[in-house]
Amino acid sequence: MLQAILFDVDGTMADTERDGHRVAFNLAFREAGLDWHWDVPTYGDLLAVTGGKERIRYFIESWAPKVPEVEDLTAWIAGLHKAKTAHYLELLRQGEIPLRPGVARLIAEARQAGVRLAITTTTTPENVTGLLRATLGDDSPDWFELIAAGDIVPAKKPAPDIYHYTLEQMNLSANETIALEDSANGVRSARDADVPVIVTVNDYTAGDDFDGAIAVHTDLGEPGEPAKTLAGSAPEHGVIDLDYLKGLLER
Ligand code: XBP
Ligand code: MG
Repeated sequence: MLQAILFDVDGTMADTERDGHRVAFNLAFREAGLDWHWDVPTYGDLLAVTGGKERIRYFIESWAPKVPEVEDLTAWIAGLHKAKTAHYLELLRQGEIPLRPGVARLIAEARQAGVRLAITTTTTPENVTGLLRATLGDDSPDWFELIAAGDIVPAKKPAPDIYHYTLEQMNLSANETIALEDSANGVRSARDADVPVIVTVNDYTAGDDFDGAIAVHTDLGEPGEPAKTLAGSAPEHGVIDLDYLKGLLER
């Protein structure tokens, strides 16, 4: 029986990566006097590593860019990432990043039906509340019983820690929940916590391996703007709603 929907944020609720996080990283790099620039395809490669601080460290270690002499690399990365978060929040405030089709509809439907809502993401907590406020209004973070985000768990996705943490905090079994994800890393994280997961793809993740997902769709669909189903069972009229999600859990 479906008790809760667990939303991933980046790529799932909104297309935040290409026009949000990537742009914010580049603004922070420029501000710090670095000659680094993450173009769209480069950023696609770097998305293999989740977490902004982890992504910067991976870039330094595997792409060997010019890095200033610093005493404490971890602290330097944290400072650079903090500047990136400030730029990202500003982009959200400017209303640059809309929710993906069907996200606001499904959230409204769940609230009406008393289905519990949570966020399970690798991104920084302020980024989640910033996106929700900018797109759904100032009180919308309160609609989510739990915002499980960022460094709250030691290992980020694809590790299952964030899902284990969420189930424990909400006192739920995995089979009472369904996760919405957009990437192979997200699917692995949910599946390794036994959480049933469906996927809505985006340009960066369309080629990912979604083995273990119950279904894969282009998006959540809206009445009159149906989603296409790429794997698994298709919802009626191409609209992923509560009845469809409940049906998936009862199979
Ligand atoms: C999201 C991420 C995050 C964002 C950047 O993955 O990997 O790192 O790209 O956010 P998922 P921060 O959608 O699987 O949660 O810079 O705040 O880490
Ligand atoms: Mg994601």
